[in-house]
Amino acid sequence: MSDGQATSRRAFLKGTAAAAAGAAAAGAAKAAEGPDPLITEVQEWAQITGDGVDATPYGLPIEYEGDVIRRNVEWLTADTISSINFTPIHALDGTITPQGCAFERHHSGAIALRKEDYRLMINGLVDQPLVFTYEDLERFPRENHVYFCECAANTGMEWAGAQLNGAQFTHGMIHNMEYTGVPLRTLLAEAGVQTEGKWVFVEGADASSNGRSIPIDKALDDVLVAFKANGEALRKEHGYPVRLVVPGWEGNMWVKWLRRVEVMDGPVESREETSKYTDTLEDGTSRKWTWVMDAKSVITSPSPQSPITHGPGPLVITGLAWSGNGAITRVDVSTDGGMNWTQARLGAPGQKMALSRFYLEIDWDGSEMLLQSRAIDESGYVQPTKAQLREVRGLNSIYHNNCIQTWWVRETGEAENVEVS
Ligand SMILES: Nc1nc2c(c(=O)[nH]1)N[C@H]1C(S)=C(S)[C@@H](COP(=O)(O)O)O[C@H]1N2
Ligand SMILES: [Mo]
Repeated sequence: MSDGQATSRRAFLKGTAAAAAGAAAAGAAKAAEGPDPLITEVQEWAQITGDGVDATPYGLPIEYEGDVIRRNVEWLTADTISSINFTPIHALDGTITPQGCAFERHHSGAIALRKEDYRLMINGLVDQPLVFTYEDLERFPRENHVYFCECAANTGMEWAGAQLNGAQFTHGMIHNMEYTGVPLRTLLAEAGVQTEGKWVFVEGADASSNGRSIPIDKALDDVLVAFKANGEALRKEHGYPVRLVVPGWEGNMWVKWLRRVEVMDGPVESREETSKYTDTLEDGTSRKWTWVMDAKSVITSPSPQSPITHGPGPLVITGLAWSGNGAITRVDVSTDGGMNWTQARLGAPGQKMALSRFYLEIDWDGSEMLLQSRAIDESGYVQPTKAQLREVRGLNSIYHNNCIQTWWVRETGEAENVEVS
């Protein structure tokens, strides 16, 4: 027996002991059922060789994970060009969203724009209008930051009642990536912002152009002109080769295929898009310039698409929390529809304007639960209940629904989107 085999045998025995301890802890030991062929028999995959190193020059998830994909809801929009799909948050863990399953929102489709053809113009109230090529951008000092991007319409279908059955659909218009880019303030300083410059109007190179106005204070603060996400080039659908990253603010301002930044003395009000993202209140009036995404959270598992598949005993409850106003400081979880709350464990200390992962490990007695999570951010803001939010905003809103979500988990482990009053 070679050394290598001896080592793997020891590791194997240690492994079985650990597995047995785990099973006992779970109260799910199956000792009486006889030998498990997965343990006692040499399996097929151990009798052949696997794929060579070049089988997939750019790797994809293994076929068994084929379920972990973006999904759209066909009846929401008339076509897929001006549409949205949803991140499979129910199936992910940690905080970083892989680009390949990060939600997409386009107003006129995702365009293919070559780096060679890329230009970024800065004009308007500046001392020197400038045009940057992609290569020019690469010559400025770069920064890396993890930020969430949430569409203002996320959870928008849930205002009037519990509607879509899954965290992917109720809360999946969000992604969280590590961006590499140049601060917009660096480029604006290069052009020289004049004192009358109070806003920037930003637009993309796609047919919709997605023009938006951003106050100069934000533009000079933490806005990034980003060209990498999670270490690699932005995907086409996320704005390749360059997009704007507007930390904590609603997704529609994160202009993709960024082509122009105009410094202006006021916002561009006339455009349909600028007034679109307002919140209609009960009395028919609107709330506008609600750019910051308030603190919010959702339990990703168990949830309708991620039911409990084991019996009573140890259960990991997990979810995501975020705030456009800074870092998440605390998340509470309720198993009884908000009557009692237990502080959850944050996977890591909260980071400003980035997703936080939370966990609550419980000993599930197998009875039904009304699962809720409640986020608190560094400003002290507490995520509101649906009733509290409706009191202020009524039932006519679409955007900025950050209310507490409820999943009804049955004895069978299946979960459903419900409301508690
Ligand atoms: N140029 C351009 N930028 C755009 C859009 C667009 O259609 N065109 N959609 C906006 C909206 S509404 C959202 S929510 C985000 C979504 O970014 P994603 O597709 O990378 O998820 O991009 C924003 N930026
Ligand atoms: Mo959006």
